[in-house]
Amino acid sequence: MRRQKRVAAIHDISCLGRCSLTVALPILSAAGIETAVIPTAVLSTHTGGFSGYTYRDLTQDILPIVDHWQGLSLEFDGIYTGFLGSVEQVDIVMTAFDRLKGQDTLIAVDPVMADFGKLYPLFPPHFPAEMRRLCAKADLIAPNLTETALLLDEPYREGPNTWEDIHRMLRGLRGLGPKRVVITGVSFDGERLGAVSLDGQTGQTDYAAAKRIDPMYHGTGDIFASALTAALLHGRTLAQASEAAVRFTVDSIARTKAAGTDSRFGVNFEAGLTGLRALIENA
Ligand code: PXL
Repeated sequence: MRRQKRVAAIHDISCLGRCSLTVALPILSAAGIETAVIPTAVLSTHTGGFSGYTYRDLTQDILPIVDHWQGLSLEFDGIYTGFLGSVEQVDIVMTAFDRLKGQDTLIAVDPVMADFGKLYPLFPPHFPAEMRRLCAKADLIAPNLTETALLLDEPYREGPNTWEDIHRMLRGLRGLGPKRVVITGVSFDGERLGAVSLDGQTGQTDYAAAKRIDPMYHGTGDIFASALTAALLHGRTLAQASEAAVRFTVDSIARTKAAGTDSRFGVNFEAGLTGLRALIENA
């Protein structure tokens, strides 16, 4: 039997609110991938819409975890990073890449730092420049439109988007170093919303989208990026992986909308987990 795929997921634990590790771990596991985790910080909730949350920075714990793993002769098929707990973690995570990656390890960086035109208040103004350095080390990046603007050091513009602009952004992000680029939250008509992708190896551009559902629910970027990473580790093309990840995310949003849940508590992706493997294989 072929060895089970293994990924290291490096994100915070927001104890409540369904984002970062509390979605990455179940999604990757349901996709059949062994998932080791490195928590970057522990918060009582995520920072999107809650006040008074606790915050424990785990910057000092990351490399000791990596060092311990290094002694265990493990192979990682993927390293997948998201929300980092401090600016210093950028260099630390780059060191983790160097220590843990093998020849064929997929390095997936979701440059979680901003939304709705604004950098998260937790991060200093030079954080995007640091995140740009991390993206340069990645095989795949999956920013939203706000993160794209920050990475390209240009002003954020409200959608709908034009293909001309999106092509320019995809090329700009590719120019930072990653072979594959996905931009989320893209709409060309205001009615459909989805992800554009550029596979630098084949030159193929794709748009995976579905009917837009409001309001914007928390954690959907993390759900998308986790499903995308899982599908790529299963050998799907970037276009197929984006299709599967959009479907999985949108179905989760639709269930949550029907239930009338407060958007801060994230979306019901749990009900889709049993079908995730088939969704990935048939995309
Ligand atoms: O979903 C992205 C995310 C992850 N982790 C924390 C966050 C956010 C977005 O606000 O606050 C702690």
